[in-house]
Amino acid sequence: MRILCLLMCLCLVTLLAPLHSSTKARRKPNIIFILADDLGYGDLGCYGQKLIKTPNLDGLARAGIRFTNFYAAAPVCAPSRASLMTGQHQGHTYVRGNTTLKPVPGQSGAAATRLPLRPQDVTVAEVLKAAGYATGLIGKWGLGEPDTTGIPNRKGFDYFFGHLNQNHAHNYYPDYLWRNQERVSIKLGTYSHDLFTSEALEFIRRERSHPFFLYLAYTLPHANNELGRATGNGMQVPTDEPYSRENWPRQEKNYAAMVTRLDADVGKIRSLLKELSLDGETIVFFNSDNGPQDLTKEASIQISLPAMECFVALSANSTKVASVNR
Ligand SMILES: [Ca+2]
Repeated sequence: MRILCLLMCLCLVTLLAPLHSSTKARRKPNIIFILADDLGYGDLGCYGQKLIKTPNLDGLARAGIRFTNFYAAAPVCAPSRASLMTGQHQGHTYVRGNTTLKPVPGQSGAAATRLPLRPQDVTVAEVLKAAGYATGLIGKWGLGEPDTTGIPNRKGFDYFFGHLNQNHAHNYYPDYLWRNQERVSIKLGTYSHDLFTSEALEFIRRERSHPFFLYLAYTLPHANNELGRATGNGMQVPTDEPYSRENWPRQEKNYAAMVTRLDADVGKIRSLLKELSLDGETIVFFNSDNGPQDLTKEASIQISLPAMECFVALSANSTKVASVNR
């Protein structure tokens, strides 16, 4: 996380510096930050994975920087994302857990357990928006329930489409999502991840003419925990291709298919950048928010790196994660 903050700071110093007084002003680089949810360190080919196919992320790593000793700020979603957004260490950031024991004032039910970012918690989106960037968040937020101080539109994002509540994000076939502050119905049978990709491609096309920051917080390959408890398989994906014929347990085939689907969509984003001639002026980050969900039971651990490596990372109260950037 410290390395990531340094990288982001470096970008910001560059962005906020006066432009050259030469005849041709330099355009500020676009920034696309892609975040996977609960992706294991060893689930990508560029980190030693042999069974799950991730050619696009492997290509991103070859073309850019692959970090091999990179730690998220926390081993679960909300605090890791709070540090990512604010650049603050867990000792300083306001959100330090997925839920809070003390009810959030003015909230009831599940929302009362979710601590929202406060007005004084400055996010990278707010900094970039002030620097003239078009800012967009597509995917999972988890740092502010409806009508709180922490909703994306109050934390620097011009545009938001996705989940506010991270439990709601477990379901890959939701009946509603949020577009800015409006709750919108989703057509039955729509796989939310696919919707996030089409929204991301549309955002890039829409904002192509000026610098943009896209925080693409995918929900893959997090399990649908509720479905998992009900059926024994929470790895919710439309098809287990290209692993249908593998002699693996059902949930492992599904997990691998989720990772490969995520990889393919990163490929679509990179292809669009090339098509729009934005490839040379866009910084692409790819990270996981923390390591695999369950170190003893989740599918990823059996086809990922040895469990001990992940255990050592967690025992340090952090999580080693995949991070490739270009
Ligand atoms: Ca997570």
